[in-house]
Amino acid sequence: MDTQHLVWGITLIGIGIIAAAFLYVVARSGMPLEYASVQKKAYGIRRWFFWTLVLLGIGTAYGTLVEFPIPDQRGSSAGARVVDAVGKQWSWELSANQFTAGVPVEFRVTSSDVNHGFGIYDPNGRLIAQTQAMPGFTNHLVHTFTQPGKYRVLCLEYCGLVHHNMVAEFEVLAAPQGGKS
Ligand SMILES: [Cu+2]
Repeated sequence: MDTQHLVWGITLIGIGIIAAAFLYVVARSGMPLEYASVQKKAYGIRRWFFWTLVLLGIGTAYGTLVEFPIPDQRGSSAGARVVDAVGKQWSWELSANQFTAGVPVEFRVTSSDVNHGFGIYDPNGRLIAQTQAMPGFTNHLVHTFTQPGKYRVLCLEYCGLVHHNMVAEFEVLAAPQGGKS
């Protein structure tokens, strides 16, 4: 059963419970009541219902958490290939544009004018790593590419008229056979 059907099922059960409670109230509305005992019962139900909702909320929040898609930016930079990346209106300047799969690359990202967003997209167009490019500050973004191919750097923060054109390309080459280079 996929998630959508499961959620739909839960929704239907919820609707059913509310409808049943409504029908119960309607059915009982003509009968005389002994107030104190009903009140006690109602408080009991309310307490039970409250804690059920709290647990359900925690369970749902935890169960539907997806793995954070952006890897840790403070990975080890030991042995990494260092690349300077400078953003400016409206282009990226990379000090290198060819890397080797399996070798960590440390991007030292900054900006020479305004804030930019440094986002790396893999050959399938998926965002795989990102950091801020800020004037007067250098962010270190360490990433180890696994898939050879053409990658693109796009600006992730609107920085002016030609923001959409801030695109740089680099290539990741397959690791040489028989060991790291
Ligand atoms: Cu931009």
